[in-house]
Amino acid sequence: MLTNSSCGFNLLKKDSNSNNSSYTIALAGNPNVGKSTIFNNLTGMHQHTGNWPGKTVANASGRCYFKNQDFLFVDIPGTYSIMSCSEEEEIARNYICFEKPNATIIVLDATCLERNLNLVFQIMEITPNIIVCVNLLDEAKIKKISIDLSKLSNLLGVPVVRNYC
Ligand SMILES: Nc1nc2c(ncn2[C@@H]2O[C@H](COP(=O)(O)OP(=O)(O)OP(=O)(O)O)[C@@H](O)[C@H]2O)c(=O)[nH]1
Ligand SMILES: [Mg+2]
Repeated sequence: MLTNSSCGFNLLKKDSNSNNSSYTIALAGNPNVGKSTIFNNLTGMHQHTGNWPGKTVANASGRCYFKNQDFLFVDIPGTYSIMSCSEEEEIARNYICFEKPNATIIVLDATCLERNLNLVFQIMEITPNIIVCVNLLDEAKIKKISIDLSKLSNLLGVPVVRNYC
C-alpha cells in the first residue's frame, strides 16, 4: 500500500537546500495508467480522469497530510519516455529532470508491465528516489496476469507497492 511504512520514510528525506516543510512527490507513468485517479484519492482533488490517453496536459498539485507530515503531490502528464516528443511529454520530462521532487512514484499498468518498465529504467537513471506503484491489478486479474511485487522490487532495487485506492 502507498504509505510511508511500505515505502520507507528515509526515501523521502528532504534535501538540505529545501526551505519547504513538505515533501514533494511526483506521480509519473505512461498515459492512462491511473495517475490522476491516485492523485485525486490522495489529495481529495478532482483532476480530470477518463479512459483515453492524454487527459492530463499540465502539472497539477495537491496536498495530503499523513501522520503529521505534509506531502505535496504533483500529477504530471503521462509519458512513454523522457525523450519527449509531445508538449505533454516535455512537461513531464522537465518536471522529473529539473524540479527534483523528493521522490517520484511511477505508476504502472499491471496488464502491460513490460512496456511500462521502459520509463522506470529511464527515470532510474535520473534519480534513485523512486517508488513503483502497480495499478490496474483488477484488469490484470481478469487477464489472468499475476505479478510478484516483492520479486519485482528485488529485481529493480526500489520499493514496489500496489495501489489500494
Ligand atoms: N479498472 C481500473 N480502472 C482504473 C484503475 N485506476 C484508474 N482506472 C481508470 O483508468 C482510466 C484512466 O485513469 P486516469 O487516472 O485518468 O489515468 P492517467 O494516468 O492520469 O492518464 P493521463 O493523464 O492521460 O496520463 C480512468 O477511467 C480511471 O477510472 C484501476 O485500478 N482499475
Ligand atoms: Mg492524468
